[in-house]
Amino acid sequence: MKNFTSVNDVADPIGLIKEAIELKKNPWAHNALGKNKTLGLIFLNPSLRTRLSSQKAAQLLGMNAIVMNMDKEGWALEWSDGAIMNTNKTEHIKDAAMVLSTYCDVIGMRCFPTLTDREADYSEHVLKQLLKYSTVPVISLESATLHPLQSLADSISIFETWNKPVKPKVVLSWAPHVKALPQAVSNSFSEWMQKLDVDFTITHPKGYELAPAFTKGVKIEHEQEKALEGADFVYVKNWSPYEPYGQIPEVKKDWLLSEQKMKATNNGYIMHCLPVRRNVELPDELLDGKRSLIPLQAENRLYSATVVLKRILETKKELQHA
Ligand code: SN0
Repeated sequence: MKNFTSVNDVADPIGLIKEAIELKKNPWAHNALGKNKTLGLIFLNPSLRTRLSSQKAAQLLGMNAIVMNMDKEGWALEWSDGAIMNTNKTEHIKDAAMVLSTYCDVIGMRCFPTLTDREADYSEHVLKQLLKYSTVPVISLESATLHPLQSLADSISIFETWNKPVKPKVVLSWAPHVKALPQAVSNSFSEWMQKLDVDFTITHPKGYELAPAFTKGVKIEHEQEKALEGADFVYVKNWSPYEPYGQIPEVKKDWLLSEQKMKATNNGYIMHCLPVRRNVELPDELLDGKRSLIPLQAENRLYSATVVLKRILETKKELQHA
C-alpha cells in the first residue's frame, strides 16, 4: 500500500481487517519495522483519538512521531498553484511538503471540509495538493470527504463482535446536532460497509442525503423506526447534507435514539466514532449501556493506524529492495 486515503487504496479490505485483529494479539510484534523512521502528523483541525492513536501506532512499530498543529502553530498555508501570495497566506504547500518529505518517511494529515465550497471539498483539493507535492506516502487522518482510519476501526469492531453465520444488519442512523458537521465519517463508513459481507441501510431525514458517489446502491430508509427493525449494529452519526451543502435544514421529527427505539432492533449494538455530544446525539442511557461498542471502536483506532502504517512501511521496504 502506497498511500491510505480511502478504502480504494486497499487491495484487500477484509485481509487488512483480519491483519489488524492478528496485530491486536501482539501489538509490539513488529517494533523493528519502523526503526529510525519518522511519522509526521499535520493537523489543520482538532483531534484526540486520531492524533494519539497515530502516535501510539508509530511507537508500536518502533517509529518516531512528530506532530504539527498547523492550524494553531504553523504558518498559514496556501494550497492553490500559481497563487500570488500577497494576502494572509505565508507558505505554499509545495514548499511545506518538500520540507516535510525531507524530515519524514510517512506523512499523515487531517483536513476537514470547508462545508461552504462543495466543489473544493469533494475534489479533495487540499489532500490532493499534499499527495502531489509529498515525495513520501500520505495517510488521511480525516479529509474533506472521508475518514478511512475511523471506518477501518469500525469494520474491525464489527468483525470482532459478530460471530453468527448470517450477515449482520448494519444501520447508519442520522442523529441530531447543534451545528453543521462533515459528511466524511458517514461517507467513509458507507464505502467500507459495501466492501464487507453485511446488510447495510442508511436512515436519515429527508433533506439530509449524502453524496450519491458514496451511497449508490445503498438502501435508504427515511423512517428511522423501520430502519431499526432487526438491526444488529446501529451506527449513530450526525452529518450536514450534501444538498443544500453544509446547511442544517430544520428537522421536526425526533431522531434521537433511545432504549425504547432500540427495542425494535435485534438487541443491536450502538456505535459512534466520538466525540459525541451527550444527550444531543445519543442519550447517556445508551452511551453508558451494555450494548455500546464505542470503547471498542476507540480502542481499535490503535490497530487501524498500526496496520495501515505497517503496510505502508512494508511496501516502502519492498520498493527499496527491488
Ligand atoms: C468530526 C466529524 O467529522 O464529524 C470528527 C469526527 C471524528 N466531528 C466534529 O467535528 C464534532 C464537532 C462538535 O462540535 O461536536
